[in-house]
Formats: sequence, structure tokens, C-alpha cells
Amino acid sequence: MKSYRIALVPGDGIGRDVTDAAWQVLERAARGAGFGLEGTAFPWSCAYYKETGAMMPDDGIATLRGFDSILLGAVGWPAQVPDNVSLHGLLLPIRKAFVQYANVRPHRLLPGVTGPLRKTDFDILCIRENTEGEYAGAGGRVHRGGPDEVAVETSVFTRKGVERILRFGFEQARRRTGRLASVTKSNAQKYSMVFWDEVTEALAPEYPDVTVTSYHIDAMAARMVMAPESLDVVVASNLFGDILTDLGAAIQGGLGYAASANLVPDRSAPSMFEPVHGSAPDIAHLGIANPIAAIWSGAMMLEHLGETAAADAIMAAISATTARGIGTVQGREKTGEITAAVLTALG
Ligand code: GGG
Repeated sequence: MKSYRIALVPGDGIGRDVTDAAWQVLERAARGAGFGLEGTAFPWSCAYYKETGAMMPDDGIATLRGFDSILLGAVGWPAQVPDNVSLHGLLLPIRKAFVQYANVRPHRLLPGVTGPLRKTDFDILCIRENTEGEYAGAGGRVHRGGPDEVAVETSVFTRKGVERILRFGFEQARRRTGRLASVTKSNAQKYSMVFWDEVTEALAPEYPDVTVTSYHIDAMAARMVMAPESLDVVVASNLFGDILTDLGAAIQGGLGYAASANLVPDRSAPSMFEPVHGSAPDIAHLGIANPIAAIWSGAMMLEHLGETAAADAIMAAISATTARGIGTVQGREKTGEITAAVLTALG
């Protein structure tokens, strides 16, 4: 029987609650489809940092390299570890080390879920550049604490990095409705974002079947609220994509429904799958976190592994669950009840 090795990194807070839920569903779906999943859990988290002084061990990346995929929960426990330390100690190094350059985040309403908008017929695929840009970690501070203190955070946009994420966007658009929206702020940011626009224009002739339109980030934020049905594939830099996908989560009913895949498109290293939400320390381990985003992320993992039937079965089970109203009102059902309903729907 075919079997996949999955690294489980539940992380912090509700990351543990929702990863447990997703894993139950993934194991059931795998059994039903006749393949195996062998999960190995790693305790890397803020608690681990408090014990060891690092979010993961020195050989953490080398260890993860031996797996087919990584399923991550959430990172951050600001009362214990500053958020920038935890993010730059675990999530961002994994994305960068494996060159998981395409962060793919679908935004659409599940049956029975009511978002805040009157328009409900949208299906947006946000693609966020995931390895450089504004999260490159380049910069510094001088004259700390004094009146002349200066902080500089440098965005890094390489031709290789911009070209590969735009190509990925064009290819996704080609598979869907042939519409690509490229997001910049090239009126104000005259180096990096003008460069991004130039690369977009240079690639466009290679994809004559795709209509590409450039938007400024501010206009795109308004469009996602006012006319989400006008959008299909949206490609943006690391920071802009991070912000737009929380907006995308909001219009799809909340962060409890926002799934994501950090993809290595050429499969030369493991991809990582995680809900868009954070660790929500205020509700950690109360059993009230919505596990749907994590379960959906798990379905994206199976899709990436080539187990399309099992991925489709999970998505059908999620839809059947929300169509019954389960998991659609914040706090009404517990994490375990929503998971049980998805498992029942899966059969
Ligand atoms: N589920 C992943 C998680 O912990 N997200 C919190 C967060 O702020 N992530 C920043 C990022 O995606 O770059």
C-alpha cells in the first residue's frame, strides 16, 4: 500500500487543537481511499523555545526534508515569545529553506456559511509570494532607544523570485477562467513595484490566453469587498498577499474557513499546509476553535500529493457539514463536534 510520511508541526495555541482535528479527518480519508499516512509530530513551538532557546532544533530543516509534506497548525504565543521571534524562528525559515514560493489561499463561501457581503458568487484564488519581498528579514536599527533612532526594513525583489511567482499565477489563471490580477503599489513604490509590473508585462505575451490586469493594493482591497465576483486569480507580494488573504478570509466568513498551501511547485522539497489563522491564545485548548480551515488545508495537501479522490472526498464532507449549518456560527459547536460531523459525512 502506498504511504506518505507527514511531518506534523501543531505549533502553538489552537494550532494544536485544529491539527488534531485535521489529522483525524486525513487518516479516515486515507483509509477510505486505500493509502497510508504516517504522521510524525514535532513539538516546535514557543513552549519549545522557552525550554531550548530556539523555535526548532539546528537540524530541524534537515529533518523535515525527509518528509513528503508538512502539516502546520499555528505559530505564536506573544506572552512567552515576541511574535517576530517565533515567526522568524519557525514558519518563515521553513518556507524559505524549501523554497515554498507559492502561498496559495482559496477564498469562496462554503455552503451554509454567510459572509459579511451581499455578493456570494465569488471564487478567488490568492497567490502570495512566500520567500522574499517585504518579509526578507533585511534591515537594521541604529541609535537604539535614542531620539535619533532609525529602523530600516528592506524589501527584496529578485527577478527570479518575481518571475516564478508571476508564472505560477499565469498558469493557475490558465487552468481557471483565464483572468489574472497582479497587485502592486507602483505609483508610490517606484523601484520594486515598477519592477514587478515590468516583469508582468514581459511575461504576458507568453500567456495569450490569460487576461492580466494590474491593480494597486488599495484599489484591490476595495474591489475584494465591492466586487469580489470580478476576480479570479490574484497574485501579490508577501506582505500585500498576507493582508489581502485576511481580507479574503473575512469575506468568506472568517479565519475559521481560510486554508492555505505553501507550495514547492517543482516538488523538489516538501510543501507545507496550514490554516491562515494564527494561534489565538485566548481560545487555545477550550475546544471551540473552528477546525475547517485546517481540515481544508489537509485536503490541499492530499491534492498536492496526487490523492485527488481523497481530497475531493474531504471537501465534499466539509461542504456537507456546513450545508447542515454545522461549523457556520462562531462558537455554536465545539471543535470536536465539527470534526465528528466531517468524519460522519466522510463515511
Ligand atoms: N497558521 C499559520 C500562522 O501561525 N499564521 C500567523 C501569521 O501571522 N502568519 C504570518 C504569515 O503567514 O506570514
